[in-house]
Amino acid sequence: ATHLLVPGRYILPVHKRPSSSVNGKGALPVVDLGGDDDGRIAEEIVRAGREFGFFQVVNHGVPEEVMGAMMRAAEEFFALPADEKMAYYSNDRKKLPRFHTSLRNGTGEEVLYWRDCLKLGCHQPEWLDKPRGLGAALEPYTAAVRAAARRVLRLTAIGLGLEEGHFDGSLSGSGLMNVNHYPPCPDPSLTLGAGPHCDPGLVTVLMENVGGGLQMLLHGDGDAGGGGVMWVDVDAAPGALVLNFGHQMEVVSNGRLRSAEHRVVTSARGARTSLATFVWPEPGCTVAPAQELVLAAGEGPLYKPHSYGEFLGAYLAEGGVKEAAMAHLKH
Ligand code: AKG
Repeated sequence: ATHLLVPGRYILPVHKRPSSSVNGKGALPVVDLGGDDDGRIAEEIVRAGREFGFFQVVNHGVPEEVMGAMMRAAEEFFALPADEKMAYYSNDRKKLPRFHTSLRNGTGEEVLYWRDCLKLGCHQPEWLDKPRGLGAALEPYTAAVRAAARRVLRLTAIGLGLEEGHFDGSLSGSGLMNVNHYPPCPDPSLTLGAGPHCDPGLVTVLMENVGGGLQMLLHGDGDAGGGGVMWVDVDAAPGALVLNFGHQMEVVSNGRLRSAEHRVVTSARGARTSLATFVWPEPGCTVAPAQELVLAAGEGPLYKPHSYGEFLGAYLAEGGVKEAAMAHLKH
């Protein structure tokens, strides 16, 4: 393939390579969004959110053909000749759509990971003329994914004991999507497709064309962890969507739900394409721990009220490293 990755530049320092961490298997909770027993579904979401910050959803209401069309369009984009993709290349973080092949790490230095990424605003079908199908596939896909995310957020609110509409008013219509492509890697032990990070917003919805690659950091304080932390594979069933909570959910839930740290390992066997849709509060929104939760437990707020837009700016400058991002928010 005519990808833009030059092997020598993607080799990570030894302590950041995937081989230096313990790997294990963890069962990713399955939440069935079908049916109308909202109380039960809400409980399952909150249980998964406490322990993993990650779960998969089935009967999510995103039609199979809508998912298929979106994935095919994404694959077509990455199959374009390198110079056509590079026409969208930019280092300007505010520019969308934007094609890039690198991320910043926590120290502000530029680190290249084994990934190509097309960043899209969710409501700009006019921008890309190639591949032709992408704009048409994007509208129905993002509409259906955001509807599923809204339902999950309502259920999460119920599970936390909040008003069902707690998250409704703040949801941004200007969501962002990462369309990721990880080419086959000659030596997956030397690099990562994406470095360890958390997502800044409320919830992220992920679709992938082949399983394997995404890993979550499992904490020993949960039932499944057994002490310490380890990276485990996030294995989802075909047709399921993978959801993870982001920093704003950890804040609103006053630490009850986990902003899930994750990374992507590469594979020598074949390429993988994934689409991460980020569901965010409005940038002008003030986010704070829910009063009900702070009062109920008598524990005091763990996080400060903050403007989501300001937080996002700091998060992007620091590359998504959890401690650095959360330091801005801690009381
Ligand atoms: C991201 O785009 O931020 C991801 O973490 C992608 C995860 C994946 O490719 O599975």
